[in-house]
Parts: sequence; C-alpha cells; structure tokens
Amino acid sequence: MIWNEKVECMHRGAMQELQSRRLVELVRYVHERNPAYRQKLEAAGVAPARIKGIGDIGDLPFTVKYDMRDTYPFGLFSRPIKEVSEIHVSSGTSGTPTVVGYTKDDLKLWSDVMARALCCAGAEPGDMIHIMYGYGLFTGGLGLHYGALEMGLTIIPASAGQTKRQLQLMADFKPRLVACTPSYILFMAEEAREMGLDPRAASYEIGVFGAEPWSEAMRREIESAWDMVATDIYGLSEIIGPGVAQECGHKNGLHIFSDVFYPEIIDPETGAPVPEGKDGELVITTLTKQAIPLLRYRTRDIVSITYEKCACGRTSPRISKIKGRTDDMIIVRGINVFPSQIEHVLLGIEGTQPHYQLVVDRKPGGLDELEVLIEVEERLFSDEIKKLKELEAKIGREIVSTLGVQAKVRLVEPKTIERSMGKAKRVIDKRAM
Ligand code: DLL
Repeated sequence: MIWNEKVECMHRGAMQELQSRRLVELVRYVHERNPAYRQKLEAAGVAPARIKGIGDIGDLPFTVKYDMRDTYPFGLFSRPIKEVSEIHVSSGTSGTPTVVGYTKDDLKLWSDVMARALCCAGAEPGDMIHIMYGYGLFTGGLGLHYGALEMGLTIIPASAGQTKRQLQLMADFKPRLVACTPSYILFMAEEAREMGLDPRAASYEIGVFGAEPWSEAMRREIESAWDMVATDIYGLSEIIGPGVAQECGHKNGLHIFSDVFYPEIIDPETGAPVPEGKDGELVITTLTKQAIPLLRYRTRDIVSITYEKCACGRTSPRISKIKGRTDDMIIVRGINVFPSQIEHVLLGIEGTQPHYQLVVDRKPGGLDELEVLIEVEERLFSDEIKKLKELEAKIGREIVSTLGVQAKVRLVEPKTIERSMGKAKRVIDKRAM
C-alpha cells in the first residue's frame, strides 16, 4: 500500500515542475516575511525574481545551524508567533538549543509525511503502534503520534522509559508496530529476557527505528532478537522532525519525501554538488513549510543518494543510511572515526554486546588516546582472566584494521554503560571539556 501514490510515484519531469513552482513561491515568501532571510538573499545578490525553477537552487545561500542559534529564539520564523500552533526544541550537541515551530498547516504537513512514512514501513490502517520515542519537546513522540493518527492506527502513546511497564503493555495489547530508538529496542530485548519473556515470541512485526545512527549489523541483531522487520526512519527537528525519509520493506535506502523536502548532496568542504551514489552532506530545502521554512539547510549528515525507481513502485529519491555526521565524527590522531564503525566491528565478534562508549582524551604529551568501553556477556567474567584478555586483544586488532587507529579496549560487565531512554551517548570527548 502507498499512502500518497500520486506524488510518491510521480514521473520525474512532473515532480520537477511541482518542485520548481514550490521553490519560486518559497523564495518570494521568505524574502517578503523574514528579515534575516531577506538580508541573507541580498548579501548573496539573489533577487527572488532570479529563481525561476528548481534548477536555480544552487544560486541560493545555505542555511546552517548557527543561523538558527544566532536568531534564537524566533528570528528565523516567517510567521508571527501568534500563528504558530506548536513549538519544539532540539537539545543540540552544544550551546543554545534550537527552537522550531509549526503552524496548523505545518502540523498537517507533518501528519501527512509521517503517515506516508508509517505506510512505507508497512503499517496498515487499523494496526496498533507502540510509540516509545519521547513525547514533549523532542519531535520523536508527537511526530510518530500525528502520523499514526492520520493513518488510522491505534496508538499506545507510551513515551520513553519505564521498560518493565513497556514490556507489560506490549504483552497485554500486542501491538504490530513499535517505534523507538534502535539502541532502546535492543535494551528492551535484554530486559524482556530477564523478565522471562521471549522477545521472538512478542507481537511486534515492524519496527520504525531512528533518531540515532545504526548499522546494517545492528539491524540484523534487532531483527533476530525480536523476529521482526526493522526499518529506518530519518528526520531532524529543523526540517520537521521524523518524517523526512523512511525505508520501505525492501530496506534499500530511505525514500525522501522530495515533493516537500528537496534534497541535495554536497561536498562539505567546498559546497559543490557531488554525483549520484557518492557520499556527501545532505542539504534540504523545505518547499512548503510556513512557520520556519528553510533554504538549503545543511544537515551535517553524511549520505549518498539514488534517483532510481525502487522495487516498491515509489519514484522518490532514496538516501543511504546515515553514514556519520560532519561534526560528531571524532578525529583521533588525525584519523576520522565514526562510532558506527566501532559498532560494526563489535557485532562481528562473539560474546560482545552492542553497548559501547568511546572515550577520547589527550595524554600529557599531547597525543590523543581512544578508549573503547564494551559490554560483554556475563559468562565471560566467570571464565578465566586469560580469556578476557584474549578477547580484548582481538577487538583491539579488529579496531586497528578497520579504523586504522589504536584503541585501548576495556571490557565491562553488562549494564555498566549508562543506558539512555533516548539517544545513546556513544562518545565522550574529554579533549573538548
Ligand atoms: O532525531 C528526529 C527523529 C525522531 C528522527 C524520531 C527519527 C525518529 P533531532 O533530535 O533534531 O531530530 O536530531 C536530528 O539525529 O541530523 C541525525 O544526525 C540524527 N538522526 C535522526 N534520524 C536518524 C537515523 C530527530 N535514522 C539528528 N539514522 C539528525 C541516523 C539519525 N541518524
């Protein structure tokens, strides 16, 4: 089933016409209504009349996170606050939080794209969904909620946390869908087993997981722990929240809803477009939003894109899983390290759990040191110390060969690393503190 077949299967030429009309209107709209954007466009020497279609998008200036922070709280809003129905706040990695707002029409748009996403994941009207993304200022809970409402699903608005209670709700109500972060669903599997429940026998058939990076290996782990299909959902508060892109059952890239969120992939160093299939930074223009429309917003997320039609019938472009960020990437002794690479190493090693943390520190001599804390199965601690040491050495070797960087590996008992009900905290960079 395809929720909005007309746009999701639209011929490329017709889609470009639609995007062109929307872009022309958008540039006129922000120029007229938002002083910060007017200034930005003038500084770039772009009069709205110069933008005649989607092919001219490269003439427009980029918008970056700092543009939002510098105008905190409402400076990038294109509507008076009285016309804004809902506000969300993203914690951000450091400094001032980012505030985003939605008019009534924006909330309708959010419901629409989220309904498209849930349907793309495999939901059918009448299904029950267990939503365990946080409700509140974070966009995860309410975003999923609005889409589920639009689609006619039965919602369990559980929000995050209280794992035992979540498992009880799951066992009693038997939802077909579950939505939460991928790290949390793995944590839940452990808790389920401790409570004597078999996760493979649970009612979940489809998972809608996102808000943090996760690898193909982690997908396999989740799918085998729960005997379900695990799909990836992507989004960010600045654009709308969840509902920017979603995998279908083919799990072959995330369909980006490009009739409303126009994607470009650029070289993060030069800003130049990169060819189809090559990695680069995802840049998104919100074509129809009212409260905070954004021109060419730099997400800092690294992906590649394909414009080939998917086997599911949708013609929308597909982005790869998020391969990292241009900013939470850590550089250890000159080498770029993404936490997801460590995860990949661990999932290939027997006895380890996908719960890990990277701690980067600077030694007195100025050299950076990477320490990787990894949880291992309880039974390994009852074995002789020699076995643990061997495992540590093995992981160390794998890390060097995959990442090209030496790491001090420390194996710890299950549940030593602090669990997060939201996004897992994978990196502690003591150099920056
Ligand atoms: O995390 C929105 C969301 C909620 C998405 C629920 C999916 C599900 P922010 O808190 O603003 O919004 O964080 C956005 O999280 O730029 C990515 O770096 C990362 N991210 C989001 N989804 C994924 C994903 C929400 N599927 C930032 N894979 C984004 C990898 C993701 N990273």
